[in-house]
Amino acid sequence: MDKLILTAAICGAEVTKEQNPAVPYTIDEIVREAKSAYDAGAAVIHVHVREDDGTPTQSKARFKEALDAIYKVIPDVIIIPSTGGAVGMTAEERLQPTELMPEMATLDCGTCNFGDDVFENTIPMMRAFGKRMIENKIKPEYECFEMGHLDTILRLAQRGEVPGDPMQFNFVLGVFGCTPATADNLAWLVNNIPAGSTWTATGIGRHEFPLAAVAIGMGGHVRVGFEDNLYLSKGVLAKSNGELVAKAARIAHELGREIANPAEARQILSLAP
Ligand code: KMH
Ligand code: ZN
Repeated sequence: MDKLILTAAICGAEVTKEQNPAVPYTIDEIVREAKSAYDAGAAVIHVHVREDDGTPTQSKARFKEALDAIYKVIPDVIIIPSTGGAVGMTAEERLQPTELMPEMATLDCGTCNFGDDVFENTIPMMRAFGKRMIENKIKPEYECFEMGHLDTILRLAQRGEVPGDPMQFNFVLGVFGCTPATADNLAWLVNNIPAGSTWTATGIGRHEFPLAAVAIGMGGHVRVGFEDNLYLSKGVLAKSNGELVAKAARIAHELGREIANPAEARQILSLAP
């Protein structure tokens, strides 16, 4: 079994300081949260950015500021900027961080309900995102919120419209309106990815750690963080992303799975060293 890659989704676009005061908005706060996650064992940081008042933005300038500031403090970390942004943003708006030539970026694999909203990812949009990532040599992390998203992205990959093998999937399970976070659903998805692919599991809300435990046992990788869950345990708010990463690392330790450092994670993900 490969070593375990822990990803921290430190910020997201939806969660607020009203829900948990440690949710980062400013660049300093984003760096603080990235560092806490890294120190606890995260090799990968999934980044969204906000204006100082918490408004989600996909501004290229704001992403540049955040990425530069994170790399200054933790130069070897792998950063996966979001191209999902927030519900309601246009494709052009969402694509801005790809202009910074990151080594990876998310690519969302289909339209779905997202709580009361609709997260729009039409097939033409995915083609445009895939084309940009092929041109800019960015490895996508394919985010699947629904079972059908997997088939959609595999068809686009077969046609060469999005980057192909080796593919990295992130199965985000438990969003209200999408596929539930069950071991059965995760196993179905994992059983239907191409040989040689890598995958990460993300459980939303109270499903974060139960799904992490399943993924760790199955040999997959794990994402935790404020984007997905604000609580360390029932009724106890996490004080930092680092606390959430540390809990996932403890579970891995108990299950006998070693944690990958960023160099090892780059190797597992077939990224340039
Ligand atoms: N904020 C969600 C609507 C991504 O980062 O690519 C979408 C999202 C996905 O977070
Ligand atoms: Zn995201």
